[in-house]
Amino acid sequence: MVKRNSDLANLKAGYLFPEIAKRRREFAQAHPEANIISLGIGNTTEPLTPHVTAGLVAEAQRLGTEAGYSGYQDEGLPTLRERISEVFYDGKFDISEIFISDGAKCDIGRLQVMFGSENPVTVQDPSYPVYVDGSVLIGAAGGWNGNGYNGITYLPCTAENGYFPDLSKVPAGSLVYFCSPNNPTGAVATREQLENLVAMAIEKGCIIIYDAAYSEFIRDPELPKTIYDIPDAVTCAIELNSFSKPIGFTGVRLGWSVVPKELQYQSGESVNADWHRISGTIFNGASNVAQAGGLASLDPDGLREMRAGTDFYLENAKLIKRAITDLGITSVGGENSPYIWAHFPGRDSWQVFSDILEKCHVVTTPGAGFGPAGEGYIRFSAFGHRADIVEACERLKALQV
Ligand code: PL4
Repeated sequence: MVKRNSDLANLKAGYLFPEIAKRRREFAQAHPEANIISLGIGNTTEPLTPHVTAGLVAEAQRLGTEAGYSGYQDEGLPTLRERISEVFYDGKFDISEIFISDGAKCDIGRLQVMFGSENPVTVQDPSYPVYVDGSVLIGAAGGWNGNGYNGITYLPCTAENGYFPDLSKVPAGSLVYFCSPNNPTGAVATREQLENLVAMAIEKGCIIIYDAAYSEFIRDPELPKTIYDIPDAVTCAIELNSFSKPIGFTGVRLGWSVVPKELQYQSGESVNADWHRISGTIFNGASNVAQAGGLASLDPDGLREMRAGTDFYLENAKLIKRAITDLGITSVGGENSPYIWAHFPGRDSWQVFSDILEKCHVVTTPGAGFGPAGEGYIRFSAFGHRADIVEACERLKALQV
């Protein structure tokens, strides 16, 4: 008989988002009359925009012609990689440093395969669950101690430290997952904070895996949209990004990673060369159609649509933030981010999740699902139709004590 992978058995709980979907289903079965609104999973809701849709359709049609057909694209369309470099990084990266993927989450999994189980792992606490769960899956997390995994350093990000962690706790030689704008807190690291992060990584020989999946929601011009605004980051950071949230490609699937040529292992070998190797070995490239849509989203018409789409969700965030503030609930995020992190001091976050579901028929995400420091918090997602957001805000008044 085949043995089960013991790392799978080491996973503490089911993956957070299917668990939320399951609880929603169970509630809906028990209350078929309830019109449930989701402010839970960060899933885009608005239709693809006209210019981007035209790009997708044109590519699908081109593939149906003798002259226009193409097959595997491996590391991605050169034109798309060039355009990503221009639009997001002032053209500072060569296309050999930009890799097109089927999304940031998939890239996280492949990076975990690449770095293997020998390096210490550090995460912000709370954090997007894939950083921890994926590390468990490759045997890099150590055993469960009742509150976290022994091989993972959790850096609390709380109101007390302005949601930026104490970097002195990062072990030397660690892989440091860092997300800004942050999922789930919605906090955005300042330039000075990123300078400190980069300086720490260089001093301690760490590599930062910088998840910038929400960078297009940043409106404050003082806040960096990429870690490479800090010049030395090319020697210590990989950046991940995605078309999912800015242009509604959660279902179309398209993302990218930047792995600068300067980035090296302790041995002096090139991380970029290994990422080419991993990408060529266990990935076969993103869909040609998705890439054409991504390219359309980065021309002037597409960028206008991207801006309007992110503005729409930011307006939703403003409505949610105002509604909970009116209830006396304190929160962070929601200004340069589609997430609002609401504080319910001393409360069990799964209990608050259930209360909101029962009283308001609104699905949220319990903070504890993002790590131990998430206890006592609820994440509200601003991805939703406007009418649903307005209705949810009205229903949240039932939480008034
Ligand atoms: C539910 C910080 C959402 N099933 O779409 P991708 O793969 O390019 O990006 C996924 C992603 C990457 N990085 C961060 C993210 O927050 C996300 C998406 N997170 C959420 O509600 O937290 C969707 C979650 C999805 C999942 O597991 O990713």
